[in-house]
Amino acid sequence: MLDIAMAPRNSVSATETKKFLRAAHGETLDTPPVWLMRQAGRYLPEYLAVRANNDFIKVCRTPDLACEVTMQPIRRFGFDAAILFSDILIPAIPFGAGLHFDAGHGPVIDRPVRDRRDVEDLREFDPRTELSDVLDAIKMIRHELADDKALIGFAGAPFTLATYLIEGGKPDPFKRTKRMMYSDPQSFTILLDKIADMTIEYMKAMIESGADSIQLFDTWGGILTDSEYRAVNLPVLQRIFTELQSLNVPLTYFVLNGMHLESVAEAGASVYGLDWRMTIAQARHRFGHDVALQGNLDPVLLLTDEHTIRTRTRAILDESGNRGFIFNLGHGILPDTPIQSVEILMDEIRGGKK
Ligand code: 1CP
Repeated sequence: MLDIAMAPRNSVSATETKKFLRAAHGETLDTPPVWLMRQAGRYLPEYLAVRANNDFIKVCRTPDLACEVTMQPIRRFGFDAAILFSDILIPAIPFGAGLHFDAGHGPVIDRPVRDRRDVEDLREFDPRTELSDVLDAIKMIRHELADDKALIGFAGAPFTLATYLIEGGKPDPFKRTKRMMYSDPQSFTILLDKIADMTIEYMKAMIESGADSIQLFDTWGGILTDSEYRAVNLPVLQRIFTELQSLNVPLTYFVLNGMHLESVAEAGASVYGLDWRMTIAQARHRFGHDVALQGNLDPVLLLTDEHTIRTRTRAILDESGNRGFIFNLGHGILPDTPIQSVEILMDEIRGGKK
């Protein structure tokens, strides 16, 4: 039911100009703030131009390059939030697991985590020193970004990061991850806790460096049953969100393919990111009215025609009532998305209004 009053968890100052923060605190706005997952990336010619001379990890770890590609989609489309250009896998490097990207094969973890000893061998590190380049990028971006735009920092959820560390790359079909989880639950829990400890410090450092909000990406959380999710994943998520709550910034949790996970609503985030499989009404039913929602246009719709993009976008806007709502895609923008589709999307959302 859309007309139940929301009780925002934290208040936002009356002079706050960042639409993203106002919506994240539950306000009703004329038009919702909008940003797109993976908004800096291969569909932008200016991104490809930077990548032509720099490999992906170098772009992530060189503050002025990371700042430049973070700003590219903001300059082009005027999105309401910038998301730091980095990757959820970057912490694998200071963990000592090694990371490189193979053209065509995606990420590769050089020394996968397969048993208790590997878990114990992961280095504990201080993100403030060992990921200081990422934090420097945040400072630069916050300096360049207009005051009315929010800057989002992020990390992988521990479960999702663990799947890459264990599988050694793209976690498909999760054989090793599930095997460790089922047959050596103690090592699996130690691994998730180790990642969570790092994530808490990393996210605190991002906020101290100028991030206005944090998002945890749980791309693979949906491979679990609800009871597995509750037993294994939920406790670390709750620990992270509880630890970060005192920083008083919106905390977003995005799980892909999580329709069957009833316990997701207990994670303790203040904003829930939705993929396209759930309607906004279904999400309100699951998450209640004292959190904000973010989503959820199917990215494939941006490969269709103008009429279809407008109709499906309008349906989401109407359903959301623009209250406590941040417009986004249901997952990352696809590399073959035409620029013009994003322009149509922005025009439909803003309808001539800012
Ligand atoms: O230029 C290139 O060739 C690299 C492509 C690319 C990009 C643009 C990768 C490799 N990562 C990124 C950036 C990235 N990744 C961001 C930047 C901010 C943004 O604009 O949104 C973010 C937030 C991520 C997060 C990320 N990386 C996730 C979680 C979200 C999701 O998309 O599900 C995951 C799973 C990754 C791993 C990863 N990094 C890159 C690839 C190709 C992948 C997925 C590999 C796989 O399918 O397993």
